[in-house]
Amino acid sequence: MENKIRAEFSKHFPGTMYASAGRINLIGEHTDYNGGFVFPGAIDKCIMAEVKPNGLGKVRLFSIDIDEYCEFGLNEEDAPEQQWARYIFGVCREFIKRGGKVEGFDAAFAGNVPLGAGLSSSAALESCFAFAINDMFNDNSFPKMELAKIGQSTEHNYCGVKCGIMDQFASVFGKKDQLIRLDCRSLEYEYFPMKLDGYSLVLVDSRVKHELVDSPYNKRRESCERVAKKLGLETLRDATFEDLDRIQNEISAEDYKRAHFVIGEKQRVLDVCDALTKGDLETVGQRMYQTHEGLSKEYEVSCEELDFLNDIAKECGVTGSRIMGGGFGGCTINLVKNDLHDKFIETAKVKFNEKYGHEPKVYDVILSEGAHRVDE
Ligand code: GAF
Repeated sequence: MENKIRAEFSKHFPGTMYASAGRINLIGEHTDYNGGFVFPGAIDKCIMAEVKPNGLGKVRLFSIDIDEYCEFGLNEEDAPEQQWARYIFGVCREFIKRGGKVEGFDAAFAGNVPLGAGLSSSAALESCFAFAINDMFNDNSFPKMELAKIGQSTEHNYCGVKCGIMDQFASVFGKKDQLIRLDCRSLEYEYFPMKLDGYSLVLVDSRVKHELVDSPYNKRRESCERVAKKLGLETLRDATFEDLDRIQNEISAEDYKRAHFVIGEKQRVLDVCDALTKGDLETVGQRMYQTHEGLSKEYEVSCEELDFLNDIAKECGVTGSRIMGGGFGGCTINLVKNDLHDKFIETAKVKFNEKYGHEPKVYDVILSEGAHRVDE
């Protein structure tokens, strides 16, 4: 009897279901916090949560994938221990700091965005709850860009990552079959239909996550900020190669390399948008390889396994390939002619397995909707 009552209760008084997606980025890596351009899109892998106000002034969460429960109050001193719960706590706090309303709620959530693959599962989690809180308690009065900023501030203030806005932006603004070019300085954006006649985008996940000490992501950002400051600029957005060469003797060789990558990457994004519009996928692919080279040699966020995957792509004649996302492990994104697709995947699996003792995972990507309410 008890079970029947419980099942009927949740059937008749359900919560509301929300979802938000992981993302890919065709090109424009580590440019977002430098005021540059990025070119991401949301994918068909998401975090989904059922959420219901509880009238208790506290949040009660259950993470289905890791089988853990957590509850917390809504004041700053109530921050939970568990990292996964801090993403949601941070979102609540960032709403409150902006004058938003957050009341107690219960939620259970799960996801199929692979963790540590560079597909932004954390941004998907933040965006899912930001969308839900806006919808449930704030009459959707926060604009979508503010939801992305809430997710970004959560990373800065509750998770220790001084990230840019790309991941949360893509997770909130994603649209079916569209990539989005975002100018991270003005926050203007434009949708580009992803027309890949005869090609597909394939993610090859090395399943490697190098946990590097001393927050290497934040260190990259600091390098860029030092160089911009030296040039008297707010960000590297306006810096040129000539500017950089002028101050070469006044900055470290490491900072020089980092800034050199960012300045080159800024132009590559614009080239790719242009080439995509003209259907020139060969140029798109070339720029992807150049980005990989830069991320590996100048920005130094690649690793042996990802360089190996990039080499395999080159050997197989894949049109474009590069490490995707923040780096230090995760995926390569590959632009592959359809008649090469199966051969490339097979070769990557066999060769990677021979060398590292496990096969990479492969995901075909479908561009999809960003944050939304699942049941209307
Ligand atoms: C991570 C960050 F969260 C993004 O803001 C971006 O900087 C990316 O790395 C690199 O392009 O995903």
